Amino acid sequence: VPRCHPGISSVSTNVVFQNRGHARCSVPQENPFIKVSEEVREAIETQKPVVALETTIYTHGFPYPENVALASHLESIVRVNGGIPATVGVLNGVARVGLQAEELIELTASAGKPDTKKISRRDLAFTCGLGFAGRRLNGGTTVSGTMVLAHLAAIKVFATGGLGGVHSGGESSMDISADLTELGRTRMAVVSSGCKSFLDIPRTLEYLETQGVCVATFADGRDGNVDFPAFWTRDSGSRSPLTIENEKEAAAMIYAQQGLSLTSGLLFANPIPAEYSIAKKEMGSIIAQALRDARKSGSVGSENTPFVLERIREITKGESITANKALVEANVARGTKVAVHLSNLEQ
Ligand code: PSU
Ligand code: MN
Repeated sequence: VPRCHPGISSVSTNVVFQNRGHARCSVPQENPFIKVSEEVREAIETQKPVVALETTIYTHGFPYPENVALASHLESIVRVNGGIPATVGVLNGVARVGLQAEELIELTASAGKPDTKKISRRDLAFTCGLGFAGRRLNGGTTVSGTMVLAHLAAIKVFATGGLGGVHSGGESSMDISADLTELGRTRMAVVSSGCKSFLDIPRTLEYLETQGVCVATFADGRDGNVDFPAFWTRDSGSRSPLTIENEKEAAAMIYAQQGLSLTSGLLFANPIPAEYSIAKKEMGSIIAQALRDARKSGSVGSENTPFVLERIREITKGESITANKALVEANVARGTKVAVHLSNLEQ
């Protein structure tokens, strides 16, 4: 068992005690490829609730300076709720866990430039290796890229807007987000508003099941019949495999995952606040239009998601952006509450 992952290395009669073991950041201070901020390092070592945040949403979702405003807003939501934010990204060829204010400005200001990459697991060796060799690229980390780096720093909770998924037509294009396999292989609790409704949600849920990913949706008092949410809309037409009532239950599930030494991830879906939810039917035709345009423009692969999101923004005249902000704020608040409960369990 690597040092940074508490859990049982052998069968114990007192699993709960073992589960209280200190999390240790396994990243040495002098690692040239990844730098963990002092604040985050200290918070991990002292068992404070740390919440990871991704940066593709800033480099490939929002223009500057809207993106930096959102970035600092999300960090303050973490702090207000009693947590320590750890914004993850790649700056000047070095992976970062816990970007400082000036560093966030530098990264977000580079949004849209050709040397600012969208970084999932596969891209880490490229950006950090070239950084080592002297070519200093920037990049926003996706859910998968953020999970990899946050996990190295022993962070357990990560809040974001939407998860990638199986793209429509994915059964022949094989465009399946690396976010899904990452959840299958890396123990991280991800709080998101499900995945975007232009993805194939039934297949995404099937894929997550195959990967052994626990998917639970916050039901907030509604009974068992709750949809896995579809980002801008609460209703996807696909029922969530599991539901939970509150952050305390989510924290207990993370605690159990550790206690059972299960190394896969957990996905907690938090439906967009009802007042911001765009009707499923309305969203359906907007998405159909955006997907047609994406096909026409030939944006495939990692360019597909940013293109479709930008088209949806244009078609909805910005309404999709208002909804996007509302849901990510709600997820960050909720994720922080989960992290606080988890840190209490571990004391
Ligand atoms: N949500 C947004 N904008 C984004 C993304 C999510 O509102 O740009 C990003 C996330 O970082 C997610 C990624 O991990 O899109 C998935 O991209 P792909 O489909 O290429 O795997
Ligand atoms: Mn893809």
